[in-house]
Amino acid sequence: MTEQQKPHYTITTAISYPNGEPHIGHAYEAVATDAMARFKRLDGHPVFFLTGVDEHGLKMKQTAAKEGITPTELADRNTPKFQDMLALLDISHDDFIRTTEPRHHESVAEIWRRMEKAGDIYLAGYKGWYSVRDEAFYAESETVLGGNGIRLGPQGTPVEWTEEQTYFFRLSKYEKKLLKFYEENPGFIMPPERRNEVVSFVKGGLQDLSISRTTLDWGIPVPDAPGHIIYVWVDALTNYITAAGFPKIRSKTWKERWPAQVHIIGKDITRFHAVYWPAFLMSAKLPLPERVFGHGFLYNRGEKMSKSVGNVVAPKDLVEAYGVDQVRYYFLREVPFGQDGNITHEQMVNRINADLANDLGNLAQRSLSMIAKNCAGSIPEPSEPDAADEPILAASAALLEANREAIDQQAPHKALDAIWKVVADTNKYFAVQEPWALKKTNPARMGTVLWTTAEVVRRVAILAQPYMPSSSARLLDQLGVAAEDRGFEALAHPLKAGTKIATPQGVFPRYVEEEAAKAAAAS
Ligand code: ME8
Repeated sequence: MTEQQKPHYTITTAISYPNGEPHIGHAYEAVATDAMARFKRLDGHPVFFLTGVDEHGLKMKQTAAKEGITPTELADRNTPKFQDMLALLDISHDDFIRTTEPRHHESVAEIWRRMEKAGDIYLAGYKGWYSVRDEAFYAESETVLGGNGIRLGPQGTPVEWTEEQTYFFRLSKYEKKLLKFYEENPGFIMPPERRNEVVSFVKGGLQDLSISRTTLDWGIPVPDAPGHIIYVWVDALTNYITAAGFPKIRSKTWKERWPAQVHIIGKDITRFHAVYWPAFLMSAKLPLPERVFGHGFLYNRGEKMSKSVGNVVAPKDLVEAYGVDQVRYYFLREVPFGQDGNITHEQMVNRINADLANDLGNLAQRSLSMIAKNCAGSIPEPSEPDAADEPILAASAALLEANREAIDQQAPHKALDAIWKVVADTNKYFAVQEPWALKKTNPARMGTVLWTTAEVVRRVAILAQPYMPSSSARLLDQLGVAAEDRGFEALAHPLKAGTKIATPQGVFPRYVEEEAAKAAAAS
Protein backbone atom coordinates (compact mmCIF):
# COMPACT_ATOMS: atom_id res chain seq x y z
CA MET A 1 0.00 0.00 0.00
CA THR A 2 1.32 3.46 -0.75
CA GLU A 3 1.07 6.31 1.69
CA GLN A 4 -1.82 7.94 -0.13
CA GLN A 5 -3.96 4.83 0.05
CA LYS A 6 -3.81 4.42 3.81
CA PRO A 7 -6.63 6.11 5.68
CA HIS A 8 -6.13 9.41 7.42
CA TYR A 9 -5.69 9.13 11.18
CA THR A 10 -6.76 11.85 13.61
CA ILE A 11 -5.75 11.47 17.24
CA THR A 12 -6.13 13.97 20.08
CA THR A 13 -5.23 14.48 23.72
CA ALA A 14 -7.47 16.31 26.15
CA ILE A 15 -6.72 20.02 26.27
CA SER A 16 -5.13 20.90 29.60
CA TYR A 17 -6.22 23.64 31.99
CA PRO A 18 -3.28 26.02 32.14
CA ASN A 19 -4.27 27.19 35.64
CA GLY A 20 -1.05 25.70 36.99
CA GLU A 21 2.15 24.06 35.86
CA PRO A 22 2.02 20.90 33.71
CA HIS A 23 2.22 17.76 35.81
CA ILE A 24 3.00 14.13 35.25
CA GLY A 25 -0.58 13.30 34.17
CA HIS A 26 -0.28 15.79 31.32
CA ALA A 27 3.10 14.35 30.36
CA TYR A 28 1.78 10.79 30.47
CA GLU A 29 -1.16 11.54 28.19
CA ALA A 30 1.02 13.47 25.73
CA VAL A 31 3.63 10.69 25.55
CA ALA A 32 1.08 7.92 25.03
CA THR A 33 -0.76 9.85 22.34
CA ASP A 34 2.50 10.79 20.68
CA ALA A 35 3.61 7.16 20.53
CA MET A 36 0.37 6.22 18.76
CA ALA A 37 0.61 9.17 16.35
CA ARG A 38 4.22 8.33 15.51
CA PHE A 39 3.31 4.68 15.03
CA LYS A 40 0.61 5.53 12.50
CA ARG A 41 2.92 7.93 10.62
CA LEU A 42 5.67 5.33 10.40
CA ASP A 43 3.04 2.88 9.20
CA GLY A 44 2.27 5.18 6.30
CA HIS A 45 -0.92 6.91 7.46
CA PRO A 46 -1.36 10.65 7.04
CA VAL A 47 -1.76 11.71 10.67
CA PHE A 48 -3.28 14.71 12.38
CA PHE A 49 -2.26 14.85 16.04
CA LEU A 50 -3.90 17.59 18.05
CA THR A 51 -3.25 18.87 21.54
CA GLY A 52 -3.67 22.21 23.30
CA VAL A 53 -5.03 24.12 26.27
CA ASP A 54 -8.47 24.87 27.74
CA GLU A 55 -8.17 28.51 28.72
CA HIS A 56 -11.72 29.51 29.67
CA GLY A 57 -13.97 28.71 32.61
CA LEU A 58 -14.45 29.44 36.26
CA LYS A 59 -11.36 27.55 37.36
CA MET A 60 -9.10 29.78 35.26
CA LYS A 61 -11.01 32.85 36.39
CA GLN A 62 -10.73 31.96 40.09
CA THR A 63 -7.05 31.00 39.93
CA ALA A 64 -6.27 34.28 38.18
CA ALA A 65 -8.24 36.24 40.77
CA LYS A 66 -6.32 34.54 43.59
CA GLU A 67 -3.06 35.55 41.98
CA GLY A 68 -4.28 39.09 41.34
CA ILE A 69 -3.98 38.84 37.55
CA THR A 70 -6.43 38.52 34.67
CA PRO A 71 -7.31 35.12 33.15
CA THR A 72 -5.58 36.27 29.95
CA GLU A 73 -2.40 36.98 31.88
CA LEU A 74 -2.66 33.61 33.61
CA ALA A 75 -3.11 31.78 30.30
CA ASP A 76 -0.32 33.75 28.64
CA ARG A 77 1.99 32.89 31.50
CA ASN A 78 1.19 29.18 31.75
CA THR A 79 0.38 28.05 28.21
CA PRO A 80 4.04 28.39 27.10
CA LYS A 81 4.94 26.02 29.94
CA PHE A 82 2.72 23.37 28.38
CA GLN A 83 4.33 24.00 25.02
CA ASP A 84 7.78 23.69 26.61
CA MET A 85 6.76 20.39 28.18
CA LEU A 86 5.71 19.05 24.78
CA ALA A 87 9.04 20.06 23.25
CA LEU A 88 10.95 18.54 26.15
CA LEU A 89 9.13 15.23 25.76
CA ASP A 90 9.67 15.12 21.99
CA ILE A 91 5.95 15.30 21.25
CA SER A 92 5.20 15.41 17.51
CA HIS A 93 1.80 17.17 17.51
CA ASP A 94 0.61 18.79 14.30
CA ASP A 95 -1.48 21.49 15.97
CA PHE A 96 -1.69 23.16 19.35
CA ILE A 97 -4.99 24.84 20.01
CA ARG A 98 -5.78 27.54 22.55
CA THR A 99 -9.48 27.95 23.16
CA THR A 100 -9.05 31.74 23.22
CA GLU A 101 -8.14 31.77 19.52
CA PRO A 102 -10.57 33.44 17.06
CA ARG A 103 -10.88 30.24 14.95
CA HIS A 104 -12.26 28.49 18.02
CA HIS A 105 -14.63 31.28 18.92
CA GLU A 106 -16.19 31.02 15.48
CA SER A 107 -16.48 27.25 15.71
CA VAL A 108 -18.12 27.25 19.16
CA ALA A 109 -20.64 29.89 18.09
CA GLU A 110 -21.50 27.73 15.09
CA ILE A 111 -21.99 24.48 17.00
CA TRP A 112 -24.23 26.42 19.39
CA ARG A 113 -26.33 27.71 16.50
CA ARG A 114 -26.64 24.21 15.07
CA MET A 115 -27.81 22.77 18.40
CA GLU A 116 -30.25 25.67 18.72
CA LYS A 117 -31.55 25.05 15.20
CA ALA A 118 -32.15 21.41 16.14
CA GLY A 119 -34.47 22.70 18.90
CA ASP A 120 -32.15 21.41 21.60
CA ILE A 121 -31.49 24.63 23.50
CA TYR A 122 -33.94 26.43 25.83
CA LEU A 123 -33.76 29.01 28.62
CA ALA A 124 -34.75 28.06 32.18
CA GLY A 125 -33.80 28.46 35.81
CA TYR A 126 -30.96 26.27 37.05
CA LYS A 127 -30.61 25.16 40.63
CA GLY A 128 -28.02 22.62 41.61
CA TRP A 129 -24.49 21.66 42.57
CA TYR A 130 -21.42 22.75 40.64
CA SER A 131 -17.79 21.71 41.12
CA VAL A 132 -15.39 24.40 39.97
CA ARG A 133 -12.46 21.98 40.01
CA ASP A 134 -14.24 19.57 37.67
CA GLU A 135 -16.17 22.38 35.93
CA ALA A 136 -19.13 20.03 36.24
CA PHE A 137 -22.75 20.04 37.38
CA TYR A 138 -23.78 17.12 39.55
CA ALA A 139 -27.12 15.72 40.59
CA GLU A 140 -27.77 15.85 44.33
CA SER A 141 -27.66 12.04 44.39
CA GLU A 142 -24.07 12.09 43.10
CA THR A 143 -22.86 14.26 45.96
CA VAL A 144 -22.07 13.36 49.56
CA LEU A 145 -21.70 15.48 52.66
CA GLY A 146 -18.06 15.27 53.83
CA GLY A 147 -17.18 15.05 57.53
CA ASN A 148 -16.26 18.75 57.66
CA GLY A 149 -19.68 19.80 56.37
CA ILE A 150 -18.38 20.34 52.83
CA ARG A 151 -20.40 18.67 50.11
CA LEU A 152 -18.33 16.68 47.61
CA GLY A 153 -18.99 15.53 44.04
CA PRO A 154 -18.29 12.04 42.68
CA GLN A 155 -14.60 12.86 42.03
CA GLY A 156 -14.17 14.03 45.61
CA THR A 157 -14.04 17.74 44.77
CA PRO A 158 -16.10 20.36 46.66
CA VAL A 159 -19.39 21.45 45.08
CA GLU A 160 -21.23 24.72 45.57
CA TRP A 161 -24.90 25.54 45.22
CA THR A 162 -25.74 27.59 42.13
CA GLU A 163 -28.98 29.18 41.08
CA GLU A 164 -29.23 31.15 37.88
CA GLN A 165 -31.09 31.63 34.63
CA THR A 166 -29.22 29.54 32.04
CA TYR A 167 -29.58 27.92 28.69
CA PHE A 168 -30.12 24.19 28.75
CA PHE A 169 -29.23 21.49 26.29
CA ARG A 170 -31.86 18.75 25.86
CA LEU A 171 -29.55 15.95 26.86
CA SER A 172 -32.52 13.83 28.00
CA LYS A 173 -33.64 13.63 24.37
CA TYR A 174 -30.41 11.73 23.53
CA GLU A 175 -30.61 9.08 26.22
CA LYS A 176 -32.02 6.33 23.99
CA LYS A 177 -30.00 7.44 20.96
CA LEU A 178 -26.78 7.24 22.93
CA LEU A 179 -27.59 3.80 24.33
CA LYS A 180 -28.36 2.58 20.82
CA PHE A 181 -25.12 4.10 19.56
CA TYR A 182 -23.04 2.40 22.30
CA GLU A 183 -24.79 -0.87 21.52
CA GLU A 184 -24.04 -0.61 17.81
CA ASN A 185 -20.48 0.64 18.34
CA PRO A 186 -19.04 -1.49 21.12
CA GLY A 187 -15.57 -0.05 20.51
CA PHE A 188 -16.68 3.56 21.01
CA ILE A 189 -15.72 3.73 24.68
CA MET A 190 -12.58 1.91 25.76
CA PRO A 191 -11.36 0.22 27.86
CA PRO A 192 -14.44 -1.88 28.72
CA GLU A 193 -14.61 -0.78 32.36
CA ARG A 194 -15.05 2.84 31.20
CA ARG A 195 -17.73 1.71 28.82
CA ASN A 196 -19.63 -0.05 31.58
CA GLU A 197 -19.51 3.05 33.80
CA VAL A 198 -20.82 5.24 30.99
CA VAL A 199 -23.58 2.87 29.94
CA SER A 200 -24.86 2.53 33.50
CA PHE A 201 -24.72 6.30 33.97
CA VAL A 202 -26.82 6.87 30.85
CA LYS A 203 -29.21 4.05 31.75
CA GLY A 204 -29.72 5.77 35.10
CA GLY A 205 -31.41 8.62 33.17
CA LEU A 206 -30.05 11.83 31.66
CA GLN A 207 -31.06 15.29 32.90
CA ASP A 208 -30.91 18.27 30.58
CA LEU A 209 -27.60 20.06 30.89
CA SER A 210 -27.05 23.68 31.85
CA ILE A 211 -24.79 25.10 29.14
CA SER A 212 -24.41 28.81 29.88
CA ARG A 213 -23.43 31.01 32.78
CA THR A 214 -24.41 34.57 33.60
CA THR A 215 -22.13 34.83 36.63
CA LEU A 216 -19.00 34.48 34.56
CA ASP A 217 -17.51 36.77 31.94
CA TRP A 218 -14.49 34.67 30.94
CA GLY A 219 -15.45 32.59 27.94
CA ILE A 220 -17.23 32.62 24.61
CA PRO A 221 -20.54 34.56 24.57
CA VAL A 222 -23.77 32.78 23.65
CA PRO A 223 -24.70 34.08 20.17
CA ASP A 224 -27.34 36.82 20.40
CA ALA A 225 -27.84 36.43 24.15
CA PRO A 226 -26.00 39.22 25.96
CA GLY A 227 -24.77 38.28 29.42
CA HIS A 228 -24.58 34.54 28.77
CA ILE A 229 -21.23 32.78 28.49
CA ILE A 230 -21.04 29.31 26.99
CA TYR A 231 -20.36 26.52 29.51
CA VAL A 232 -16.66 25.69 29.44
CA TRP A 233 -17.17 22.04 28.49
CA VAL A 234 -19.22 22.90 25.38
CA ASP A 235 -16.37 25.25 24.52
CA ALA A 236 -13.57 22.79 25.36
CA LEU A 237 -14.99 19.73 23.59
CA THR A 238 -15.53 21.75 20.44
CA ASN A 239 -11.74 22.26 20.18
CA TYR A 240 -11.51 18.93 18.40
CA ILE A 241 -13.64 20.05 15.49
CA THR A 242 -12.23 23.57 15.41
CA ALA A 243 -8.78 22.19 14.69
CA ALA A 244 -10.26 19.82 12.12
CA GLY A 245 -11.51 22.85 10.18
CA PHE A 246 -15.05 23.40 11.49
CA PRO A 247 -17.19 25.25 10.50
CA LYS A 248 -15.69 24.88 7.00
CA ILE A 249 -17.24 21.48 6.47
CA ARG A 250 -16.75 21.53 2.73
CA SER A 251 -12.99 21.93 3.05
CA LYS A 252 -10.49 19.17 2.27
CA THR A 253 -9.04 19.61 5.75
CA TRP A 254 -12.36 18.87 7.42
CA LYS A 255 -13.00 15.84 5.25
CA GLU A 256 -9.57 14.44 6.03
CA ARG A 257 -9.45 15.24 9.71
CA TRP A 258 -12.96 14.54 10.94
CA PRO A 259 -14.22 12.26 12.39
CA ALA A 260 -11.28 11.63 14.70
CA GLN A 261 -10.21 8.02 15.06
CA VAL A 262 -9.56 8.40 18.77
CA HIS A 263 -9.70 10.90 21.61
CA ILE A 264 -7.16 9.97 24.28
CA ILE A 265 -8.32 11.31 27.65
CA GLY A 266 -8.03 10.54 31.34
CA LYS A 267 -10.70 8.46 33.04
CA ASP A 268 -12.03 11.39 35.11
CA ILE A 269 -13.40 13.11 32.02
CA THR A 270 -14.98 10.12 30.30
CA ARG A 271 -18.52 11.35 30.92
CA PHE A 272 -17.89 14.59 29.05
CA HIS A 273 -16.38 12.80 26.08
CA ALA A 274 -18.57 9.74 25.88
CA VAL A 275 -21.96 11.23 26.83
CA TYR A 276 -22.08 15.00 26.30
CA TRP A 277 -19.78 15.20 23.28
CA PRO A 278 -21.57 12.61 21.11
CA ALA A 279 -24.92 14.16 22.11
CA PHE A 280 -23.74 17.63 21.05
CA LEU A 281 -22.48 16.23 17.76
CA MET A 282 -25.70 14.30 17.12
CA SER A 283 -27.64 17.48 17.76
CA ALA A 284 -25.35 19.51 15.47
CA LYS A 285 -25.64 16.78 12.82
CA LEU A 286 -21.93 16.15 12.69
CA PRO A 287 -20.13 12.80 12.56
CA LEU A 288 -19.06 11.22 15.85
CA PRO A 289 -15.48 10.29 16.72
CA GLU A 290 -14.72 6.60 16.37
CA ARG A 291 -13.38 6.06 19.86
CA VAL A 292 -12.92 7.65 23.25
CA PHE A 293 -10.15 5.98 25.24
CA GLY A 294 -10.06 6.84 28.95
CA HIS A 295 -6.61 6.04 30.31
CA GLY A 296 -5.78 5.54 33.96
CA PHE A 297 -4.12 7.92 36.39
CA LEU A 298 -0.47 8.01 37.23
CA TYR A 299 0.17 8.40 40.91
CA ASN A 300 3.22 9.35 42.81
CA ARG A 301 3.67 6.24 44.98
CA GLY A 302 -0.03 5.62 45.11
CA GLU A 303 -1.11 9.05 46.22
CA LYS A 304 -3.23 11.25 44.07
CA MET A 305 -1.03 14.14 43.03
CA SER A 306 -2.13 17.54 44.13
CA LYS A 307 -0.53 20.84 44.86
CA SER A 308 -1.82 20.85 48.42
CA VAL A 309 -0.27 17.44 49.17
CA GLY A 310 2.95 18.73 47.61
CA ASN A 311 3.72 15.59 45.63
CA VAL A 312 3.37 16.87 42.10
CA VAL A 313 6.23 15.57 40.00
CA ALA A 314 7.24 18.06 37.35
CA PRO A 315 7.83 16.39 33.98
CA LYS A 316 11.01 18.40 33.53
CA ASP A 317 12.48 17.04 36.78
CA LEU A 318 11.83 13.49 35.60
CA VAL A 319 13.42 14.14 32.22
CA GLU A 320 16.43 15.77 33.86
CA ALA A 321 16.88 12.87 36.23
CA TYR A 322 16.38 9.97 33.83
CA GLY A 323 16.40 11.17 30.21
CA VAL A 324 13.51 11.77 27.85
CA ASP A 325 13.37 8.40 26.08
CA GLN A 326 13.81 6.63 29.38
CA VAL A 327 10.79 8.44 30.83
CA ARG A 328 8.73 7.79 27.70
CA TYR A 329 9.63 4.11 27.77
CA TYR A 330 8.89 3.78 31.46
CA PHE A 331 5.46 5.44 31.22
CA LEU A 332 4.36 3.19 28.41
CA ARG A 333 5.97 -0.08 29.47
CA GLU A 334 5.35 -0.05 33.18
CA VAL A 335 1.66 0.78 33.25
CA PRO A 336 -0.87 -1.09 31.10
CA PHE A 337 -2.57 1.75 29.25
CA GLY A 338 -6.05 2.12 30.67
CA GLN A 339 -5.08 1.17 34.21
CA ASP A 340 -3.77 3.33 37.02
CA GLY A 341 -0.08 3.22 37.78
CA ASN A 342 2.56 4.39 40.19
CA ILE A 343 5.77 6.20 39.56
CA THR A 344 8.65 5.02 41.67
CA HIS A 345 12.33 5.72 41.39
CA GLU A 346 13.16 2.02 41.95
CA GLN A 347 11.00 0.81 39.06
CA MET A 348 12.29 3.54 36.81
CA VAL A 349 15.91 2.59 37.50
CA ASN A 350 15.08 -1.06 37.03
CA ARG A 351 13.54 -0.46 33.61
CA ILE A 352 16.41 1.77 32.53
CA ASN A 353 19.08 -0.69 33.58
CA ALA A 354 17.41 -4.03 32.85
CA ASP A 355 15.38 -3.36 29.71
CA LEU A 356 17.31 -0.55 28.07
CA ALA A 357 20.96 -0.72 29.14
CA ASN A 358 21.21 -4.51 29.51
CA ASP A 359 18.71 -6.07 27.14
CA LEU A 360 18.62 -3.79 24.13
CA GLY A 361 21.72 -1.67 24.74
CA ASN A 362 24.07 -4.60 25.27
CA LEU A 363 22.65 -6.62 22.42
CA ALA A 364 23.26 -3.75 20.01
CA GLN A 365 26.62 -2.86 21.47
CA ARG A 366 27.97 -6.42 21.51
CA SER A 367 26.84 -7.35 18.02
CA LEU A 368 27.88 -4.06 16.42
CA SER A 369 31.25 -4.04 18.14
CA MET A 370 31.93 -7.51 16.77
CA ILE A 371 30.95 -6.36 13.29
CA ALA A 372 33.20 -3.33 13.63
CA LYS A 373 36.11 -5.45 14.74
CA ASN A 374 35.71 -8.63 12.74
CA CYS A 375 33.87 -7.64 9.59
CA ALA A 376 35.75 -4.45 8.72
CA GLY A 377 32.83 -2.33 9.90
CA SER A 378 30.34 -3.65 7.32
CA ILE A 379 27.30 -5.83 7.78
CA PRO A 380 28.46 -9.38 6.91
CA GLU A 381 26.94 -11.59 4.24
CA PRO A 382 24.63 -14.19 5.82
CA SER A 383 24.34 -17.79 4.65
CA GLU A 384 20.96 -19.54 4.59
CA PRO A 385 19.43 -19.21 8.08
CA ASP A 386 19.48 -22.42 10.05
CA ALA A 387 17.13 -23.82 12.68
CA ALA A 388 18.62 -21.53 15.34
CA ASP A 389 18.28 -18.32 13.29
CA GLU A 390 14.83 -18.94 11.92
CA PRO A 391 12.74 -18.57 15.11
CA ILE A 392 14.07 -15.13 16.00
CA LEU A 393 13.86 -13.93 12.41
CA ALA A 394 10.27 -15.15 12.27
CA ALA A 395 9.42 -13.68 15.70
CA SER A 396 10.88 -10.29 14.80
CA ALA A 397 9.09 -10.33 11.44
CA ALA A 398 5.78 -10.98 13.22
CA LEU A 399 6.20 -7.92 15.45
CA LEU A 400 4.78 -5.38 13.02
CA GLU A 401 1.41 -7.09 12.80
CA ALA A 402 1.30 -7.67 16.58
CA ASN A 403 2.18 -4.03 17.19
CA ARG A 404 -0.47 -2.83 14.77
CA GLU A 405 -3.05 -4.77 16.70
CA ALA A 406 -1.77 -3.42 20.00
CA ILE A 407 -1.82 0.19 18.80
CA ASP A 408 -5.30 -0.21 17.33
CA GLN A 409 -6.39 -1.19 20.84
CA GLN A 410 -4.44 1.73 22.35
CA ALA A 411 -2.19 -0.77 24.13
CA PRO A 412 1.39 0.50 23.72
CA HIS A 413 2.42 -1.69 26.69
CA LYS A 414 1.50 -4.76 24.65
CA ALA A 415 3.55 -3.53 21.71
CA LEU A 416 6.55 -2.97 23.96
CA ASP A 417 6.11 -6.33 25.70
CA ALA A 418 6.17 -8.09 22.35
CA ILE A 419 9.27 -6.18 21.19
CA TRP A 420 11.18 -6.87 24.40
CA LYS A 421 10.32 -10.57 24.28
CA VAL A 422 12.12 -10.71 20.94
CA VAL A 423 15.04 -8.75 22.42
CA ALA A 424 15.29 -11.27 25.28
CA ASP A 425 15.18 -14.23 22.90
CA THR A 426 17.82 -12.64 20.69
CA ASN A 427 20.10 -12.14 23.68
CA LYS A 428 19.75 -15.85 24.45
CA TYR A 429 20.45 -16.67 20.81
CA PHE A 430 23.57 -14.52 20.80
CA ALA A 431 24.85 -16.13 24.00
CA VAL A 432 24.18 -19.67 22.76
CA GLN A 433 25.64 -19.09 19.29
CA GLU A 434 28.86 -17.61 20.72
CA PRO A 435 29.85 -15.74 17.55
CA TRP A 436 33.16 -14.78 19.21
CA ALA A 437 34.08 -18.49 19.32
CA LEU A 438 33.02 -18.97 15.70
CA LYS A 439 35.53 -16.42 14.53
CA LYS A 440 38.25 -19.04 14.18
CA THR A 441 36.20 -22.21 13.74
CA ASN A 442 33.53 -21.07 11.28
CA PRO A 443 33.76 -17.44 10.12
CA ALA A 444 30.90 -17.87 7.64
CA ARG A 445 28.62 -18.99 10.46
CA MET A 446 29.86 -16.06 12.58
CA GLY A 447 28.78 -13.77 9.75
CA THR A 448 25.31 -15.30 9.70
CA VAL A 449 24.90 -14.95 13.47
CA LEU A 450 26.06 -11.33 13.40
CA TRP A 451 23.87 -10.52 10.41
CA THR A 452 20.86 -12.15 12.10
CA THR A 453 21.45 -10.24 15.34
CA ALA A 454 21.99 -6.93 13.54
CA GLU A 455 18.83 -7.56 11.52
CA VAL A 456 16.78 -8.10 14.67
CA VAL A 457 18.31 -4.97 16.21
CA ARG A 458 17.34 -3.04 13.07
CA ARG A 459 13.74 -4.30 13.20
CA VAL A 460 13.52 -3.57 16.89
CA ALA A 461 14.98 -0.08 16.46
CA ILE A 462 12.51 0.70 13.66
CA LEU A 463 9.60 -0.48 15.79
CA ALA A 464 10.89 1.30 18.91
CA GLN A 465 10.82 4.71 17.20
CA PRO A 466 7.29 5.64 18.35
CA TYR A 467 8.28 5.19 21.99
CA MET A 468 11.92 6.32 22.02
CA PRO A 469 12.42 8.47 18.95
CA SER A 470 15.93 9.79 19.53
CA SER A 471 17.53 6.64 20.97
CA SER A 472 16.06 4.56 18.16
CA ALA A 473 17.40 7.06 15.65
CA ARG A 474 20.86 6.74 17.17
CA LEU A 475 20.68 2.95 16.93
CA LEU A 476 19.61 3.19 13.31
CA ASP A 477 22.42 5.67 12.62
CA GLN A 478 24.91 3.18 13.97
CA LEU A 479 23.43 0.43 11.81
CA GLY A 480 23.89 2.64 8.76
CA VAL A 481 20.14 2.71 8.03
CA ALA A 482 19.32 5.67 5.76
CA ALA A 483 16.68 8.15 6.91
CA GLU A 484 14.28 7.08 4.15
CA ASP A 485 14.55 3.43 5.23
CA ARG A 486 13.12 3.92 8.69
CA GLY A 487 9.40 3.68 7.99
CA PHE A 488 7.64 0.39 8.67
CA GLU A 489 7.63 -0.52 4.98
CA ALA A 490 11.41 -0.95 5.34
CA LEU A 491 10.72 -3.95 7.59
CA ALA A 492 9.83 -5.89 4.46
CA HIS A 493 13.36 -5.50 3.09
CA PRO A 494 16.23 -7.24 4.87
CA LEU A 495 19.36 -5.51 6.07
CA LYS A 496 21.83 -5.28 3.19
CA ALA A 497 25.15 -7.05 3.58
CA GLY A 498 28.01 -4.63 2.99
CA THR A 499 26.22 -1.71 4.73
CA LYS A 500 28.82 0.37 6.57
CA ILE A 501 28.05 0.73 10.25
CA ALA A 502 29.11 3.66 12.40
CA THR A 503 31.42 3.24 15.37
CA PRO A 504 29.22 1.55 17.97
CA GLN A 505 28.51 3.68 21.02
CA GLY A 506 26.28 2.92 23.98
CA VAL A 507 22.84 4.37 23.32
CA PHE A 508 21.31 3.51 26.69
CA PRO A 509 23.50 4.54 29.62
CA ARG A 510 23.04 2.68 32.89
CA TYR A 511 21.48 4.69 35.67
CA VAL A 512 23.99 4.87 38.46
CA GLU A 513 22.67 6.07 41.81
CA GLU A 514 24.26 9.35 42.75
CA GLU A 515 25.48 8.02 46.07
CA ALA A 516 26.92 4.94 44.46
CA ALA A 517 28.52 7.01 41.72
CA LYS A 518 30.12 9.32 44.26
CA ALA A 519 31.46 6.40 46.24
CA ALA A 520 32.89 4.83 43.10
CA ALA A 521 34.54 8.08 42.08
CA ALA A 522 36.06 8.53 45.53
CA SER A 523 37.56 5.05 45.76
O1 ME8 B 1 -9.57 17.90 32.37
N1 ME8 B 1 -2.63 10.86 35.54
O2 ME8 B 1 -7.86 19.37 31.90
P1 ME8 B 1 -6.76 18.87 32.97
C1 ME8 B 1 -3.02 10.72 34.28
N2 ME8 B 1 -9.41 20.85 30.43
N3 ME8 B 1 -3.76 11.63 33.63
C2 ME8 B 1 -4.12 12.73 34.30
C3 ME8 B 1 -3.75 12.94 35.65
C4 ME8 B 1 -2.95 11.94 36.27
N4 ME8 B 1 -2.54 12.04 37.52
N5 ME8 B 1 -4.28 14.13 36.04
C5 ME8 B 1 -4.94 14.63 34.96
C6 ME8 B 1 -9.12 18.87 31.78
N6 ME8 B 1 -4.85 13.78 33.92
C7 ME8 B 1 -9.95 19.57 30.73
C8 ME8 B 1 -10.03 18.69 29.49
S1 ME8 B 1 -10.79 18.16 26.98
C9 ME8 B 1 -11.91 18.75 25.91
C10 ME8 B 1 -10.84 19.23 28.35
C11 ME8 B 1 -5.42 13.97 32.57
O3 ME8 B 1 -5.63 19.81 32.77
C12 ME8 B 1 -6.89 14.28 32.59
O4 ME8 B 1 -7.64 13.12 32.77
O5 ME8 B 1 -7.36 18.77 34.32
C13 ME8 B 1 -7.06 14.90 31.22
O6 ME8 B 1 -7.23 13.91 30.23
C14 ME8 B 1 -5.75 15.65 31.01
O7 ME8 B 1 -4.83 15.10 31.96
C15 ME8 B 1 -5.87 17.15 31.21
O8 ME8 B 1 -6.38 17.40 32.49
